[in-house]
Amino acid sequence: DLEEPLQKTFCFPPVKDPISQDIDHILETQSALAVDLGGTNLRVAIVCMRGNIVKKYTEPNPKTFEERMRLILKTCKDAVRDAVHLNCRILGVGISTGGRVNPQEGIVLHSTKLIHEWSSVDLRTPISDALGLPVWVDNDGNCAVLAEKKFGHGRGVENFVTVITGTGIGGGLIHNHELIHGSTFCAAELGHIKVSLEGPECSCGSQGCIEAFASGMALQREAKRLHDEDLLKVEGMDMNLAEPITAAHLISAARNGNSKANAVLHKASMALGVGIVNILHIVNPSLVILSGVLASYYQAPVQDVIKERALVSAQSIKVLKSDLEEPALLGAASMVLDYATRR
Ligand code: ADP
Ligand code: BMX
Ligand code: MG
Ligand code: CA
Repeated sequence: DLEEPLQKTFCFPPVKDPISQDIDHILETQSALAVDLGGTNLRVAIVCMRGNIVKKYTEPNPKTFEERMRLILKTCKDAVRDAVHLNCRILGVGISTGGRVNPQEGIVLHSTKLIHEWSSVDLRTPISDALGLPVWVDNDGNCAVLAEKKFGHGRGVENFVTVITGTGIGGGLIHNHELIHGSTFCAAELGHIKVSLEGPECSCGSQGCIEAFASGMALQREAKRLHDEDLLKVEGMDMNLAEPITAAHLISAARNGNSKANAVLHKASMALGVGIVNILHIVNPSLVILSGVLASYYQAPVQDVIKERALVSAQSIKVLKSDLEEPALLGAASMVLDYATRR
């Protein structure tokens, strides 16, 4: 048998040619500063070209405009300083934020009560001036869908949507490989799809929005309500009720046989599922990607509602859970990595 000795003879060490080495070096060092502003948290990260989060900073999102701007700038400056030691060359800043955003101008046009004092805010000018870097801004759900398109399940997919659950519910829509912003930058505000004429009040001021039924905040509200009535805790719940009550307590209670918690989650899943059926009937994507804190919980029930309630032609549409660690942050980074290197 000649094969084995031959292989051994010609087995060179894996030395790369100079061009591949240059490309590797660029992919490893060229980086973005990414910011994600949600209803609860402010995150900043150094993200390299391949989409790895090199370093991440998490703070509660301050309640006032001044404090928020101060914290964004301070954290970004810290990150720029740290990037030097981490061998990351920052090409620019990408900002993901709740609210309607004009990405051409880098302005947050309007926000719901989820982020106070966050309407008519020019983010590009002060941040670009303070850091001496180019700045891109878009809505957080839109950023999440950009991340799926570049790094996640949406790679190469022509038409798909993402629904991201955090404090609220964000959405992003790719049609013919392009991000849809709409006529007044209000497209893909998927959390504000209405599934009921009445229903719980939403932080947008309206009623019956899927965000008011199924978001982290909505489930937290219901969990607290049950807890206040002493109806949350059941035997077998491994959760510490001394820590702040969240949606996680509600899920744990339901799993341990709490029928009231189960009813709340059933309603939330139905609302989200029916909302997603509406999306399928408007844009007919080939894929729905769920992400955020509740994605694993919602994946199966949403798929079931689609089977039960969608038109036959839309029933086979796949619902996947995102495999990205931080879609909104990664999407913010992708704006920098794609646009800063475009010639
Ligand atoms: P945002 O982008 O809105 O700031 P995050 O994505 O950081 O939000 O998620 C925060 C929300 O998720 C809060 O509403 C919080 O109560 C909820 N949450 C936190 N941990 C969990 C968990 N383990 N399971 C479900 N919800 C959670
Ligand atoms: C709200 C709305 C959306 C946002 C969504 C998810 C504001 C400030 N926010 O529906 O623009 O995409 O929340 O945000 O108007 P998150 O806080 O859950 O990350
Ligand atoms: Mg968020
Ligand atoms: Ca959106």
